[in-house]
Amino acid sequence: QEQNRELRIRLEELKKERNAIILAHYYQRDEIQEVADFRGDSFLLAQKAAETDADVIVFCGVHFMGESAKILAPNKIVLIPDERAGCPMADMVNVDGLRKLKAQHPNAKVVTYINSSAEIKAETDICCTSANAVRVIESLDAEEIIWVPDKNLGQYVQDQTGKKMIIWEGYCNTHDMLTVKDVVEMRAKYPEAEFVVHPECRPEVVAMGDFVGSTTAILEYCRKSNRRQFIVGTEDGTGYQLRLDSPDKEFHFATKFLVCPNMKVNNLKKLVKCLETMKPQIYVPPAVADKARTSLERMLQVR
Ligand code: CIZ
Ligand code: SF4
Repeated sequence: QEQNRELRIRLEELKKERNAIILAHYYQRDEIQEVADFRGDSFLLAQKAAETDADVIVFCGVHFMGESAKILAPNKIVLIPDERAGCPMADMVNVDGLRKLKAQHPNAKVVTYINSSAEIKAETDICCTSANAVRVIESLDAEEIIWVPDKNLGQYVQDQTGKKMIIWEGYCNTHDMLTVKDVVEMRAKYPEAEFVVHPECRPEVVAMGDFVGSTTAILEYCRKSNRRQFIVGTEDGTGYQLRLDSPDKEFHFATKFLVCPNMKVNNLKKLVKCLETMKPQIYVPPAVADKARTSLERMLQVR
């Protein structure tokens, strides 16, 4: 505690010195979310990165999110507390594989979930997040859609929109861990609770949801609901904002495995250190960034 207090004081000094803003994803450790200037999901954080007038963005999240910030704010320095914070789902699609699929379906539009590398975004017509995926797909005038990399979100969006989609076989190791059996057991334990679930979970689990939505949508739903108890089917870090918004409600995560180890690689100590040393910095080759930016900017324009 004493050490954290000192770290927080040092952080405030460094933030002023560097004119830095700290953006934290909802899946980050509490000690990071507590000191962030802005908390959000990947959509809100991308928007914030594009708008900020700070000189330095400290992006507390996983690597692809830092890349998106750098792409949208190319003249700013983007720091990440630990560059080993990757995303296994983002790594499940590669450029060669995607190019092959595009060659097989020359008329298809490529829609890429923001959980992907800059190189993949550079091969993409439009990006989306779980918050706007349905709207993005509906905004497209295309016979066929190539969707990468999340098969679970892809399936959900296909069901919602009725579009013909060619869906890549990627998934999130964390959300995909949640099973029907887990939810059945939790419902038996908390019969009064509503089950809120992220569409990165398996389709059969998503089908059990009283509410299905992105992290931000889940937060808003729980804040406004009259119910007192919730079973939560998304990453455990979300508990910080859920409890902050509704201190008198109960939130039970659907399993203890809903923890993304990559998100937890960052901590307060590394956050302070990266602002002190100004590294590691996110670098995206300009040629890749220019192509990827178009697909991200198109996403930000969909309302
Ligand atoms: O699983 C993730 O990494 C999510 C849901 C990110 C985000 O904020 O969209
Ligand atoms: Fe990637 Fe899943 Fe972690 Fe999100 S929660 S960063 S999709 S591994």
